[in-house]
Amino acid sequence: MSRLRSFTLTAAVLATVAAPAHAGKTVDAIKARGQLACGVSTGVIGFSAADSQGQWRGLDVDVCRAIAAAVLGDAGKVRWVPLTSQQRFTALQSGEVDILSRNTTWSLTRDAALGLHFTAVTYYDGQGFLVARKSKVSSAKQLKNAEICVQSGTTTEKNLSDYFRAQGIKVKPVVFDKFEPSIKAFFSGRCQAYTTDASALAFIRAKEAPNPDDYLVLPEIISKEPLGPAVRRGDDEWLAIVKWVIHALVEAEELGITQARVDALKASSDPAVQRFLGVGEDLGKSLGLDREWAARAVKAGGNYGEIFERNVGAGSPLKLPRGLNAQWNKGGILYGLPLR
Ligand SMILES: N[C@@H](CCC(=O)N[C@@H](CS)C(=O)NCC(=O)O)C(=O)O
Repeated sequence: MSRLRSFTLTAAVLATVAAPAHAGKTVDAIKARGQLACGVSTGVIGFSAADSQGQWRGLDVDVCRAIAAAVLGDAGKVRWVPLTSQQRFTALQSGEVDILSRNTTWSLTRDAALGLHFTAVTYYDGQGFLVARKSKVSSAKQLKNAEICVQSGTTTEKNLSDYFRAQGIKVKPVVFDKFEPSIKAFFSGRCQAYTTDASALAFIRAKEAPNPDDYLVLPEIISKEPLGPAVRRGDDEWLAIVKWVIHALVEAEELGITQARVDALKASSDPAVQRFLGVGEDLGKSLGLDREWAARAVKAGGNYGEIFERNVGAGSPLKLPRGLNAQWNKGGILYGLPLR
């Protein structure tokens, strides 16, 4: 290839790469509708649940609010679609929701065989067990022949049988389609244990138990449950936006960009902060968004750390430790990809 031709080719490729992107058909539909359709749970406090005023709250809820702020310029423009474990993937596949942001575990078959893409991990979780203290059970290994309440259409149901099969222990799963009846059954004594993601057990114990101190979360964590939002396949631009809004929330914490300081930090001399806030360089262009997309995402409900503390951490009834969900440089595995 002549030098001139190779130069022209490189220039052409660069031009395509650097061109402002069109945000894609999902964003077009969201803009036409004026709302992001966000699939949530029917009520898992800390992640997605409507409060007594009908306001949706939680970590998964705040992720959708941040995306609505980035895309529509208004965190309030979200239509919440409550979905049971069984309903959630069909709702996303059929287009009823634009995003599923609902304590959902990223696994190979879900990612590869359902016509979906997972986007990023928003909470590293694992499956545990809740028991009544009076049962004197202090380890999952003591659950021989126990009835264990569990919801269908979950990784929970599958891990439960794997775990006890591997241990050579027989248990009797009592399976429910809906969440509310499953916890009611447990607290009425129908089962000796309840199993789900440990984060949800913290909520169930703190908010649903007649007296939280009468219940105990067992020490065994029997699985990895990386929770995060999923989108439908076939729209790479939308996948990129969701992925990068989440990384922006995580990166904002690392950079010290908080909800309260977004505006003031526009005067910062740190190039990473400037780039994040769209001062000078414009990162929004390649996502088909404007230059303030990430600033608005953080202004909506804070950075990842603020979202965590308010919904599931020290500032919430769940009081979950950051643990694995701390930043990579603070002993956790949360690692925001570089916004540059
Ligand atoms: N992370 C697991 C479990 C998620 C799940 O659906 N858990 C149940 C029990 S906490 C739930 O959220 N139920 C609420 C509902 O169906 O609305 C998965 O993705 O399968």
